[in-house]
Amino acid sequence: MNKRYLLTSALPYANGFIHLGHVAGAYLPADIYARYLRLRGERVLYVCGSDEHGVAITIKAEQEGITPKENIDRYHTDNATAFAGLGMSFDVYGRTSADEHHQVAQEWFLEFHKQNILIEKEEDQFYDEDAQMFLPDRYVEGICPNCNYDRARGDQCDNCGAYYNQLELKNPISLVSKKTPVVKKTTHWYYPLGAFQEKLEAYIESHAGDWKDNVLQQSRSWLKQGLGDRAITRDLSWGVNVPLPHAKGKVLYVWFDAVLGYISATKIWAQERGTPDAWKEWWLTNQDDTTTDYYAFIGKDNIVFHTLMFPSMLMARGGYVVPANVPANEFLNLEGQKFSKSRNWSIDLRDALQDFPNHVDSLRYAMAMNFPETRDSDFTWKDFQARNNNELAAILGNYVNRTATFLAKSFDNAVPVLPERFAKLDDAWKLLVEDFARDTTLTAEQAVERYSATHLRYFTHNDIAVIASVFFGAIEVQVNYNKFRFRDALTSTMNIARSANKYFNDSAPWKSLKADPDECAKTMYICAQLLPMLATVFAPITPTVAKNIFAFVGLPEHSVGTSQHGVAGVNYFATLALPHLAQSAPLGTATILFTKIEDEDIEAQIAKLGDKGQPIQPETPTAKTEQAPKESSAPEGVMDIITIDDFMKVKLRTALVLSAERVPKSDKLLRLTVQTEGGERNIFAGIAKYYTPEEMVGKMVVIVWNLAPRKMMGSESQGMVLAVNAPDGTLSLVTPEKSGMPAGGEVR
Ligand code: B3M
Ligand code: ZN
Repeated sequence: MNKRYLLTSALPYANGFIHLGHVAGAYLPADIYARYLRLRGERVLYVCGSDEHGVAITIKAEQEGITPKENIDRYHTDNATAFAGLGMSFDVYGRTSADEHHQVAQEWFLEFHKQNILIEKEEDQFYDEDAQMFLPDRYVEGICPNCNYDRARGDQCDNCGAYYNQLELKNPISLVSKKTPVVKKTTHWYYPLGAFQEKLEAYIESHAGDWKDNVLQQSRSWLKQGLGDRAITRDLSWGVNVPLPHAKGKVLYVWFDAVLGYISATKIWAQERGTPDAWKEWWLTNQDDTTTDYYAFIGKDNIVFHTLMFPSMLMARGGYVVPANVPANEFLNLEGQKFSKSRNWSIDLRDALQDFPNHVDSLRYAMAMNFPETRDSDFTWKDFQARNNNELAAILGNYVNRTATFLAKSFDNAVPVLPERFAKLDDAWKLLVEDFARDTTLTAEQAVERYSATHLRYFTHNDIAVIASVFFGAIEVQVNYNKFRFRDALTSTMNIARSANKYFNDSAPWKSLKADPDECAKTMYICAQLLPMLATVFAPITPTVAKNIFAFVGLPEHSVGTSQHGVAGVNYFATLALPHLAQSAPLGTATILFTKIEDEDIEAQIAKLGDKGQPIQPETPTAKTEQAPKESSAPEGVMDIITIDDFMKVKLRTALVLSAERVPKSDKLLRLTVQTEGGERNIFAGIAKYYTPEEMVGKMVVIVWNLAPRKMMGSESQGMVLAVNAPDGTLSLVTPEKSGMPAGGEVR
């Protein structure tokens, strides 16, 4: 069956600059994936654009004293420009303020209305009497009914992620007048998400084997709680007007229209290409003999909209593709703390591009190496510097540079001419690769062992080993991408560059140049052929550098995976490990691919973070909770039910006690130094009455690993040790049942 690949990235709100956390969540992964598929010759359409409606936009505009339209125009353009600067290869970057989008959203609403799917209901809503307006979504804040976070929004809590009816908020305050709102009745249209419960359960479970755990878990937890009706209209003037005669002053709920932005952007793309019906190929099923695989790239806060809400809309409409995967990332942190614009703990993409204009590919690489694929991860400036200096420059750059220098000096800056005795090398190379292709489950080492004996007439063991590394490395890269394992794909990619360097070292062409010039010519012929191979595997991650390598070897027309507007192309991966350069082909002028990033540049960036460079507390609203074990305040027998998502927030890990001491003036506390994931930590534990310091050393305990640090006894406690409180008042530590468990191991 032929395939098309439809990729979307969450439409960012056009109300602020994109920061690196956003980039790592939903954008760069999709771009790398899109480029990878295009380099395999696949038909790809990559769709994104600005989300320009909703209360996020109007509140920001009010804060800045501009109109919503001025707000979105500014950020739409700025974000599109920053994305282009990062090399994002969208086929279309639309916007939801476009007329076409309003038409699409209204058409969907009307269709549902016509089919009697929607429910019209009069319900209570918060109303601001001073401002004379209803207070949808973020216009009202209060205490979360679920977790007691005191700045929860009317539609959702940023702390625990719960969605609730705004009337459940405790101590509601209007963001407009700062007063307590009254409750008033208003009419809205509701989408019966609950009617799709069974269909959605079947849909989610059909992906139990291929979707990421975080995506499955969140979707299941919603399904478990039971889906209900959801209002899809709001009392607002900014947005897509509800296309019904008695709905004046009402617009569609931003999430209802935003997900349809993917479809309207595709329609705009098709119109601009002069083929207005072409969008159907991508969104409708049964158009021809080609199936569409739709992958929706998002951050974790958008999961249920893409696994439940949008699929249910597509199902209700019928004949539309639903996401085949929703590879949601977790969050990227910055230097150990959450991104926060208000605390200046953030890096806007445009600033990073401006400050490091010559290291855009390095930024892509460093971010991708730290993608929060399975858990929250961290971007640090030092890591960025190290990835550039110690990996890209020292491995990939170094290989390209030493090869180019040697060829310039000793081979007239051209691909070497093969001496008589190696004249048939290309044929032999083909046979070698054919042998490798017999069993692609082998490792490079196993393949070398199995096949090298029969290929030694033309090749040395080193020659065979490097070709095997490229061939099997490229397979590993593809396997990893196909499973959305970007970090692994990148590691496999860099390993190919490592083996190229090893080849250069082991073959020592500077020695054979005099001792065996034929052998040297062959070695450098192979070295030259490795250049476009590296360019191809690196192209999804470092497209500019790949382009430069292709230009240097005289293959400037080679694709680096940029937009092909859905058209199939050459499968460069299929022939990746074969020679592509002709003998005596002239080479260009070599440039330094990666310049070093200096310590000063990194220090300057770190100094920019936070309030005047002062270290700041992590922005965790939960930091207020007590950290020392305390008695539950819940009445006896009353249990606080939490969702799996709540539980997953608590990261428990094993920790090995390295040293322990009594704390002066405290008969309860021991001060422990433990070894866990991320290094050593200092933890105060209230166990001194039950355990001596001597007993503690060498014990493997379980700690709450991601607890905000707290000042205690003049120093910092970095976590909490778990123990059982027996009814008789004694206390017993929680430890792994088997010995030999690693320190830092995840406890779930
Ligand atoms: N604009 C929320 C966000 O930027 C929202 C995504 C829409 S995807 C259709 O996180
Ligand atoms: Zn909450």
